[in-house]
Amino acid sequence: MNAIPNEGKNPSDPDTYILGSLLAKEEKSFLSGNQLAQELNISRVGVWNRLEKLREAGFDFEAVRNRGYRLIGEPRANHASLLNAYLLKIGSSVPVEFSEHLDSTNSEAERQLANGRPTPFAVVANQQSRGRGRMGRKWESDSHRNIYLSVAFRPNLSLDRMRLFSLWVGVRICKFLHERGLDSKLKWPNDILVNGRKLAGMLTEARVDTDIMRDLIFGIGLNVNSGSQDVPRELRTTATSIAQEIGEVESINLLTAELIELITVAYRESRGNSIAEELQELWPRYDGLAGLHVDGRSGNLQVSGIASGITADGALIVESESGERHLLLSGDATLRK
Ligand code: BT5
Repeated sequence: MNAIPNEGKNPSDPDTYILGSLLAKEEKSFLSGNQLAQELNISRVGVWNRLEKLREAGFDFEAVRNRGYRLIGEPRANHASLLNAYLLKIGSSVPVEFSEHLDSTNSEAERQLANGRPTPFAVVANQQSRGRGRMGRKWESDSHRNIYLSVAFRPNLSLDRMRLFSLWVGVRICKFLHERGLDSKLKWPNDILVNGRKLAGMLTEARVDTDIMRDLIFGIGLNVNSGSQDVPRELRTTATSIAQEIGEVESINLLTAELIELITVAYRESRGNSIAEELQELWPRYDGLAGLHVDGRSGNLQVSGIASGITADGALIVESESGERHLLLSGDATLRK
């Protein structure tokens, strides 16, 4: 008998095993119930029961006598076992902590880091009650059809070495979204925009100890399949989602798995020394502020002028009308109406 392709990879969760085995089938062809029962060391009725439970959770299987089962539909929200099955499928080994509901995935990652959990790990929720933006702002996190994700690392590197991390991940995410048909731009330093509307926000938080970055959490809220009515009225003209731009995403679980892997790879890349040049090269393609009139703020510094790219340190260059060049190392830039 041929072994199921992901045999042994995740024996601790039979549902992940079943879903992983079904996903591994070419063209989603049939997988025999007998084979699943043997691999999992449970009865065929046991397999059937598990599939029934998964059906209740929003999965759809086609069952054909003498051929077995085929996965024909999956839940529209993230699901722990399916997310893990997709991570296995794309070859990622990042462990994921999944919750239906959390205060904030960044806060949960912070708690887990404080508890000593080995890194990297990801935290995913289907809803957040206290989704956080920057500077005390709020991230709307009611809709189950969007991604709320944090990935945690322990760099133990000087702050200086990690200064480009957030912009680097942002550019990589824009590139990833472009490849999927979305003309996304990065609005320095942490917004991802499509057609001038906010598709995603990133929140990078770090614990620094005498210039050494000990803990690092990269959080992203990405609007995937939500409609305009899913955000408060005041955001309806400024926010967007992938569904609103190019149509529904078929598998939010696959998208989440791909993002987790992308963020982890981008983290590894930024630990090396080679991203500065590539970031400069990629920046003009994804720069959401290039040539636009902005008002910038960083601490007490207020500047106004034309956004003109970033420095090698990742600072936003703002050229004022009098020809002065200002650098914003952190803070915010808003478009002048
Ligand atoms: C951000 O802050 O854009 C960073 C958002 C990061 C959210 C993720 S979700 C997973 C992880 N866990 C967390 O608790 N947070 C991270 P900022 O640049 O401050 O932008 C916040 C502003 O974006 C708000 O004041 C609104 O104007 C707007 N906004 C809020 N929710 C939105 C949404 N769902 N879609 C589009 N815009 C939104």
